[in-house]
Amino acid sequence: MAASHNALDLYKLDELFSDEERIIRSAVLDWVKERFMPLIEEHYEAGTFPLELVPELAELGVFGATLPEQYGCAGVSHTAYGLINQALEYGDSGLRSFVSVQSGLVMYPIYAFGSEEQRMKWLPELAAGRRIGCFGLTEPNHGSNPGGMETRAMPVDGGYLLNGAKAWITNGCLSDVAVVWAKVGPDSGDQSADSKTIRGFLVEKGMPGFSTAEYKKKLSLRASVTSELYFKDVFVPEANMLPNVQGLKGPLSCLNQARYGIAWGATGAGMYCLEAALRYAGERSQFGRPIAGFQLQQLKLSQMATELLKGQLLCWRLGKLKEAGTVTPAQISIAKRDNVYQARECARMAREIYGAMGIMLESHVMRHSNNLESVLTYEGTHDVHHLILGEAITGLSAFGG
Ligand code: TGC
Ligand code: FAD
Repeated sequence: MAASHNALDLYKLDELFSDEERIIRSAVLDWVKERFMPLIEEHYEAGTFPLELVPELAELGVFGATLPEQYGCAGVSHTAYGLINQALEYGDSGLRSFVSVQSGLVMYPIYAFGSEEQRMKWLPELAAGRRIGCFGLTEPNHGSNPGGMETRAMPVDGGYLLNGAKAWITNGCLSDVAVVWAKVGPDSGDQSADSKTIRGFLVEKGMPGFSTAEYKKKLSLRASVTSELYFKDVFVPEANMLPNVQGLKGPLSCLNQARYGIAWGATGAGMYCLEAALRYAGERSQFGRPIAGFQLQQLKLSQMATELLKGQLLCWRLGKLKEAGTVTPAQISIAKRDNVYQARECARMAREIYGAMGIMLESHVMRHSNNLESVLTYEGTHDVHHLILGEAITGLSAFGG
């Protein structure tokens, strides 16, 4: 995928990127190959994230990479950030998840909706990897429909009392700060009216009444920590509420950032699988010749190469729209949905090409395929993104209610 993989860059996509963007991508990709890949099998089996690598990730400048340097961030282009995600997910979707949650779902809302005090307190620490954050939107009873959330923040003297629970939260147990979305005030019985009261709260580790529990035995995204968050009369001071956004558009704006990164990231997972499958098909012989010479295997390799080129072109254009400040949620939905779907198809085809070896952790392709099951579901399921696009092109909402 970097200059060293030019044989797969059939459309000369490299020419679309600036020198700086290519240098950033190569630096992250080299790091993934040298530092992350030797550790991933052990962590995937154990169901742990390699926290020992967080300082090195920070050194690479990947946390909140598009945010301004005055907050300790790299201030790179959205295209460069996309390429960072691509390089990280070449390694593992859980690695990209860690970075995209910290960047798009924690640092972005603090930057976009926080006070200057909140920015100065959290952004440099999060950029340096000295603090870890998570994003609590999904609840046990409300996944695709976050507007139905039940978590409540009741105004009290000096702040709010938070009650409720969040489900499936990446980095939940690991976090020093959770960006938690809750409705303010009592339940009026009108979901639409109540969702306009949604606010973001910075819930800090150790606040009395705040606890977490880790999901164990996941079959996907095993090298990523996923948790439930519980709030029982947690007092959150007024100073910990994000002052500059109200309503569902707050959390949904954050999802735009993370979905953009996922669209790029998925192409990285797909690229790993294509490169691995090509290598294996060239080395593995049956019936007296390399399996790469059989038409059925070439069909799979050709499909993989085609979809990955298309996916990158979508992302490149999306990056330009984002840099111009004109990108729309529907445009992001197209790339998130289709790139993840196609990456999962690539990973599955790579697994088939590997035959029995494909089920082994050491081949890495089934790890990617399993990971992409989560990626297809989180940040808006495949179905939800079809409906977002459906609404954009028909003008008719097919969501319930
Ligand atoms: P709807 O009535 O359409 O909109 C409510 C308000 O929000 C605005 N809005 C957006 N604003 C910014 N960006 C977007 N993408 C937006 N989409 C909508 C909208 O304009 C409106 O604003 P206003 O001012 O008029 O009030 O809302 P709805 O209740 O009908 O729901 C729409 C729907 C279903 C598309 C949305 O809720 C959705 O996207 N559902 C999927 C939920 C989801 O993606 N959850 C992700 C949780 S986080 C996660 O998965 C992290 S994975 C982490 C990892 O990488 O490890
Ligand atoms: P549901 O919403 O219950 O959907 C179930 C099925 O119904 C799906 O197939 C869906 O497509 C379909 N469906 C739902 N509504 C409709 C409709 N209107 N029309 C047609 N079909 C529909 N959330 C966070 O807030 N923060 C995180 O950090 C986070 N990390 C995650 C990490 C992992 C590993 C996973 C798996 C999830 C994570 N999530 C996180 C939650 C994720 O965003 C939700 O799982 C996702 O939004 C879907 O919600 P759900 O699982 O409740 O599925």
